[in-house]
Amino acid sequence: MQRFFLISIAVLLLSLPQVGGAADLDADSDGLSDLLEAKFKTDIVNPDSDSDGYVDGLEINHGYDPLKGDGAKLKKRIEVNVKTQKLHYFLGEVNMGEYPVSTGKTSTPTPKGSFIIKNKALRP
Ligand SMILES: [Ca+2]
Ligand SMILES: [Ca+2]
Repeated sequence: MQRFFLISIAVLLLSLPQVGGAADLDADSDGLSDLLEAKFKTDIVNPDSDSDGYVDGLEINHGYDPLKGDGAKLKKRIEVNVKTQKLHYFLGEVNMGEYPVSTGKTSTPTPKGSFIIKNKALRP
C-alpha cells in the first residue's frame, strides 16, 4: 500500500527571494541578476536568451526555462535536511534559497523519502 504524506509549507513561497534584487548586478536589465544568469547558464548580456519574446527574469519568476522557447517549465523541488534543519528550494538545478525548518522529534520522526506536495497552506 502506497502512503501519501501531505506536507504543508507555510509561508515558504512568500518568503522566497525575489530574482534580481537591488543589490545584485543585472548587466542586461532583464530582471535576472548576473549571479543567477551564471547559475541558469543564460546569456548575461542578452535579456532574452532563448529569443522567445520573454526576458529571462520574467521567465524565471514564472518558472519557465529561459533557455527553451517552447514554454517548458523548470522543475521545482524542495529538499529538507533533517541533520542541518534546513530546507533548500530548487528551480531546475539551481538552489534558490535556504530556510530554517523544524523537523520531527525522535518519537514522531520526519518521514524520509521523496514526496509530492499535494497542498500548500499559508500560515496553517
Ligand atoms: Ca540579467
Ligand atoms: Ca526568453
